[in-house]
Amino acid sequence: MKKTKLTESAVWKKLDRQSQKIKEDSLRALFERNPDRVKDFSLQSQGIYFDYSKQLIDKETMGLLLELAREQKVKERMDAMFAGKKINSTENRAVLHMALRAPANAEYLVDGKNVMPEVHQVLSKMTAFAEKVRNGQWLGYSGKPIKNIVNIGIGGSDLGPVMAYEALKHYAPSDMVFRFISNIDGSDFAEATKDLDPEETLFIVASKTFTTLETMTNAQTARKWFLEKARNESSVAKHFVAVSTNTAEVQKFGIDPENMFGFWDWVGGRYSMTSSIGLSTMIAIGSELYGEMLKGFHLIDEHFRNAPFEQNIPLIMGLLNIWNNNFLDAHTQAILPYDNYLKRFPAYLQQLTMESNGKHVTLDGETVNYQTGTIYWGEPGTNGQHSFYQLIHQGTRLIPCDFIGFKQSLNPLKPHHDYLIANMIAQGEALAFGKTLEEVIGEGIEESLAQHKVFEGNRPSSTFFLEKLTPENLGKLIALYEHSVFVQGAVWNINPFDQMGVELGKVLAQKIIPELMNKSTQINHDASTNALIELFRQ
Ligand code: G6Q
Repeated sequence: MKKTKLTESAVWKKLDRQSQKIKEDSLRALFERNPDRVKDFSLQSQGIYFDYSKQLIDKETMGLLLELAREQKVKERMDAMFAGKKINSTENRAVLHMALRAPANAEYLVDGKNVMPEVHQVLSKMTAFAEKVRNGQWLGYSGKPIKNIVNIGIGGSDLGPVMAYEALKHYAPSDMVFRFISNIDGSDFAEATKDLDPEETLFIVASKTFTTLETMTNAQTARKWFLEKARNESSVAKHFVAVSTNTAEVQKFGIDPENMFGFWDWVGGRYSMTSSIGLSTMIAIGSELYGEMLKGFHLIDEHFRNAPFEQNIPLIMGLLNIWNNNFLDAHTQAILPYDNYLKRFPAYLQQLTMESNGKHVTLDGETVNYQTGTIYWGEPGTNGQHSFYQLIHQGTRLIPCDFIGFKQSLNPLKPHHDYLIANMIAQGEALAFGKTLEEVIGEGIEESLAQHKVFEGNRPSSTFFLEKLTPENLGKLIALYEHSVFVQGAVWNINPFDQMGVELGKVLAQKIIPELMNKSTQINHDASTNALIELFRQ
């Protein structure tokens, strides 16, 4: 494979050599040699305790990783992003999701124009609408208040809203129902609406482009479902609102632009949950708590922008990811939140990280000769412990883990929270230090079995400890990962902000749809594809 500047650089080669050294070392030994290790490799900022001392690193490694960040001009790229430069070069767009959560007096420029007044105009419009719905003042066509909110959207127009609702439903009114329809599979629509009364239901059609097949099909079905009961077209205005950047298409669908909440092309889909895509979240938790969530995001935006590299949590997260992926050959990253409300958080991060950094061509159009986009996956603890953790503990692969926990529970039922957090801490400890053959034998295990009970240890993890799952802390967590993705993309010299693969998905099925629907259409694919189409037609 062609060499690239990155892998030919002196620092990359030094990191390569460093990784050989670390592979021969162990976390047990590293902790023994440096009693201050946890102080050296943990950070406390913005109410977040970030312990990365159980990563397979030493001071030299971190020094080299920071040098790599400087060499790859992470700071310069970050400054360009915050300055509204069109760093999404393949789409010629600025990347300014940070403006969505900045205070009104901040300044974010796109083409020389400050976008903050527009951002806050939309926020005010969302606030007025959300509060009306929450107070029961927004009435349906028959005069009843709205009880059910159904968000129709997919990808970036779904994963943020559904994750945020699940994460924050403790703060939502218990007499309101929130549903999320994304899949083109009619079962998604049918199950989400089967127990709802159209008179009390509001649909939020969330689509940046307002042309996405899944969302438009579900929105048309919703309209039919609604009109079966409401009968009168004029009632649609009270039950359908749109979140989009495409006014013309929204109008074509029959939604009054008055009931449309806009956003901008400098907000990528997977970075859009703090744009008006967050409307369902605001209705669920109210505008005040929504404001606190925005504040959490903003605090981390500022931390990322201003904290020195050595103390910059998202920067360190991003660099550790590079280290694990490119130098220790750990190609996946487990996200293990020890909070059941965060059950959709791994799925949300999957899109954020993998859609962003799933690229094989550099910004200069060169094919890379190194791994990019780490595979993110996960489940909440303790459930995962009773299934896939086996492979993390004793399998042949290296799987770095991010543990996320809160000191206080939102439902302090004794003794659940102590047990939950004890499990989280114990897992990190066991992964790092394992159990030696001598220890197993010392426990009285007979020799023939002892080998099976050995835990090699040396399996890296980081732990994030926060006070409590509040809207503000959720905002902080998401922003940490957003910026860590940015750091990874900058080091790999790729564009984390386009998504050509997803765009391809949007057109691929278009050819086959008429072939399935009309049996007489000639089909001309490969033999396997033809057979599948024939089978469906029969
Ligand atoms: C996100 C992606 C993608 C997008 C969906 C929905 O970054 O581009 O997941 O959000 O395809 O697109 P629309 O919002 O345009 O319907």
